[in-house]
Amino acid sequence: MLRDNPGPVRTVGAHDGLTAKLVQQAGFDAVWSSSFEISASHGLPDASLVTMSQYLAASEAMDLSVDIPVIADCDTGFGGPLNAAYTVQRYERAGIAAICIEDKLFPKINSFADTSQDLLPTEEFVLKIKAGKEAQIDPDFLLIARTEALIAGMEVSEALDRASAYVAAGADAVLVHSKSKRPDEVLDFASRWESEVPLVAVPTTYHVVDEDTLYNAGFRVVIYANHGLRAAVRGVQETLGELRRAGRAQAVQERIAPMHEVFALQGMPAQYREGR
Ligand code: SPV
Ligand code: MG
Repeated sequence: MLRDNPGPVRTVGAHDGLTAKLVQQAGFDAVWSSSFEISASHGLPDASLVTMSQYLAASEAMDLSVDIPVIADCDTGFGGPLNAAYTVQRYERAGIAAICIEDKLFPKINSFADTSQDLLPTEEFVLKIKAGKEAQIDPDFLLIARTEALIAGMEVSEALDRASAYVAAGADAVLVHSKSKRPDEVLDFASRWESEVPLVAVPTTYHVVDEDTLYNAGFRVVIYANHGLRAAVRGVQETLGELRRAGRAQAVQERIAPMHEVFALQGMPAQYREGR
């Protein structure tokens, strides 16, 4: 998945089978099974409240719904090295293409939360990566190591040191996360990255950057982590607001997807699809 793509692997966040299908339908290369989206879909903050089994079930539902690969956001690996190993076993057995684990402390909180972030010491996160890679059976399964050093306010040099240690421990790719409004710090990271191991970018706050710039800098995967969910929240709010104001369903008829389109997304057999 990471090496043969002609450009970046363009990936979008999802939280269930339907949203994964929308990612595939829009022509993207991969689905990001997002902890933020899955937590939000439960009406919960992205703060290690949803359990590993719930995340896995959501990732499986996504994977069963699409032909493109699913990259599962596994937060901190759900605990220590034993948990990371068990996570690899379970996700690999479920047929998920790749998982991503990050170097925050368990329980973690979303990277954009208005709070300070504490990281695990490098040596301890290395133990999780090693345990995960030792548990891996399928040679094609990928373990992405994510450093939150920049999120925690550390220097690019600390992010590079951590990422290098994670690669030495066996990580197949490195996600360097940033909450900067500009792409400068991730581009600086990439320009100083000496390894062949591919880099992953999540341009949520530094959304001014384009894919070509990221690709030319060395990023092989670009993840639009939550754009489908945020589009849905805005779309549902506006439609329901209009429905409440108007007092009849006709007022929103033109702004909602017809039933037959949802039938098609559901895989409803064609003879049953005559919708309204
Ligand atoms: C997610 O989508 O859950 C991520 C990306 O991990 S972020 O929300 O930016 O932490
Ligand atoms: Mg997450």
